[in-house]
Amino acid sequence: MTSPVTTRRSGDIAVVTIDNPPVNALGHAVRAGLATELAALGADGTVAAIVLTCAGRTFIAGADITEFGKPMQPPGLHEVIQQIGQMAKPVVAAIHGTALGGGLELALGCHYRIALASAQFGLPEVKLGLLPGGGGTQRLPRVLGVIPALEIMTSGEFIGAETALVGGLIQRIVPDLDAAALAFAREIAADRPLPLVANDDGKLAEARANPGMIDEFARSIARRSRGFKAPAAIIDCVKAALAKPIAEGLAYERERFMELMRSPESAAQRYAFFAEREAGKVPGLPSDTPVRPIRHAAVIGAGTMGGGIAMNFANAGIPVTLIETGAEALERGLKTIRANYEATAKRGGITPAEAEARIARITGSLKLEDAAAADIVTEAVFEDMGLKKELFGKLDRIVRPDAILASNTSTLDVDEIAASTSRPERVLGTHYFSPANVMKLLEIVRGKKTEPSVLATLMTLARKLKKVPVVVGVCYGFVGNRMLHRRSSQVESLLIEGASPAELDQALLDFGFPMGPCAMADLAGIDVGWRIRQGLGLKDAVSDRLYDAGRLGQKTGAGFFRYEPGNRTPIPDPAVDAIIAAAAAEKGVTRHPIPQDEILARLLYPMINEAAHILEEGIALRASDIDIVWFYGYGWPVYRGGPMYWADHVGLGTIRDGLRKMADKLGDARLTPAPLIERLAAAGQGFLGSKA
Ligand code: T1G
Repeated sequence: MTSPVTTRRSGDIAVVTIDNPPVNALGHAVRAGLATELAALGADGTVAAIVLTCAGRTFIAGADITEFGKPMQPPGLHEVIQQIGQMAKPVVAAIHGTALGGGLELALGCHYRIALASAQFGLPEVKLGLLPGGGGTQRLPRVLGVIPALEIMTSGEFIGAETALVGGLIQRIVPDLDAAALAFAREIAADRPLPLVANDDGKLAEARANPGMIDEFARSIARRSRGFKAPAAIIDCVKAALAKPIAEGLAYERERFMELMRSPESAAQRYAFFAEREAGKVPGLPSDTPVRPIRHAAVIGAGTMGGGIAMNFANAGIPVTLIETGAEALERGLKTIRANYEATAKRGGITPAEAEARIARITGSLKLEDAAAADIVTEAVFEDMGLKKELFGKLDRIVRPDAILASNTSTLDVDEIAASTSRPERVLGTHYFSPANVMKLLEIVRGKKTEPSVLATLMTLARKLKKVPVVVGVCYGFVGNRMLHRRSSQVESLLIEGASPAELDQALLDFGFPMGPCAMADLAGIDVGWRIRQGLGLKDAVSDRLYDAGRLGQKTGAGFFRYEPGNRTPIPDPAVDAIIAAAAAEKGVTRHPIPQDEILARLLYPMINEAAHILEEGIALRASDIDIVWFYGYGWPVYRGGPMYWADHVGLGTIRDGLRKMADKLGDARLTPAPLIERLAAAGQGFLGSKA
């Protein structure tokens, strides 16, 4: 097998190139190839300096994640970095694309780093439930200082070349990597001593003099790190960098790294990494399916969803026309958009100039005809079938024949909407999640007649809008909302039987959700749920009473909980306990305490059962897509792997038995285990194909 690492000479400079597509991951062959080439070049007296570079679209994007969980084959990354550290001639890392994880750690082990202006740098291991295990926790603080290093390692976010240069992470930004790398290597070839990050503690001094600094940082990230093990381990490693000599710090880092590697949380997060990439692949939609360019968009409806959707297009540089029926509603919508951008600029998320540029890309209009030039028109009007069909009929006569018509419906039949046009093949659903400019999930609802190029166009557009696309079929509530309905229906029966809103919410908060079902209903609005139930002819003994009592949630300061003015913290309210007790009495139910694990099973098993039906019906392409929907749309904690992954770890036999008990107890046939669960449980298998 040819090595993915080769060397070419340019006079006394050796250029070592890694070519391991798609992202030059540091798999075994790369590590072994590097060790071999470096050993030879180290011993070659005709070589004055070495350039380390990568072929293809990027520098090394990290260790090879597919090798995790398998026995590690030597040499390890540490050994390769140590080898560079012991060389008597300089090694220059020449960086393009992304230098991530082990890739950045290898570069930090080199004597110099240069990069293109478009290069990005990061240690995103925390997103895999890991820490930078190739010396990153010891070297990055020595280069950037403790707090900037901690921010990069605990957020997993990337920094640009300019920030890297200012911080001292790279020595130069260059226009043309190959030529500049050779020139740079010649320039420094004779410089001694050879600079190594490991030998320079200068930037640790401030933190050593101010030991509280790291604890203060830890407090500042406590909320977003809730439930994750890796951030705290990263902080411990940086504390070790302050307290120990680097060799001991590296050994400590290794130990903590292996501890996380063995953890179920990291296994779940690594599963999520590949599941997200899998969700982007649609069987039967070849990667060369023609995609049409989206140069101009239109959004109908300037309410909360419409405004957020318009911002997505503006953020991606696509001019968008935001169309409303009334001047007041339009003005309100545009005002909200401006306020959102100004708030982001105030927080430093974007510059004020960039905020103005994005606002300028959004044009308000009161005329549907102004959608005529759009490549895609997204409708975000009231959730009513009659209204949507009428609108699509009108749009069909206004927009260009090749334009795409998309509905942001969160529940309705996209095929029925498409049938109200002469172009059902160019109609589909694009279900954004509120707030639409923030939530990453985009359920792309493929209609019976949606043509492949329209689907491919939306998959590409979704990535441009920085969304995670998941293709789903047409049914009531698609994947996410359909499962959520099953959970919501358990909320009512659990409250009637004896649980309090606080107990229900605590069960999901302790599980790792950012919010419980009752607080979520208060945020969305009790009236929203009431209107949907009215439309479906359904009743909810508790929520209907809240609605009748004018307790519409946060917007009225009271719902399942009460809220202090200007504060979103849910406060248990005895008035609600009385409402629930009255509903239970009317049903002749004697309320009793319900243990938390039973509450959790009652909330999660029914939605997993619904997911099994969704898979059986082909509404979701694969089980892991359902997990992606719940990560990015409903706040399922990624370190638990998503409902399908979690169900497999609980065991489908246990889920089946739990559902059977619930179905018997509640007399609710919808809780009868789905045939897929029966089949897989009987075979000892899981949703994800593995042995349960
Ligand atoms: N290992 C193996 N495969 C990888 C990979 C990796 N590190 N990164 C990407 N791939 C595959 C991916 O599955 C997909 O495959 C293809 O490459 C394109 O990826 C010791 C322990 C680099 C920003 O966490 O963030 O180093 O689906 O679709 O959108 O401390 O990939 O085509 O078959 O995502 O252009 C740390 C992970 C590892 C970075 C490119 N590194 N990668 O994004 O393409 S842990 C990371 C990314 C580590 C050390 C530790 C992104 C990207 P397929 P893609 P993209």
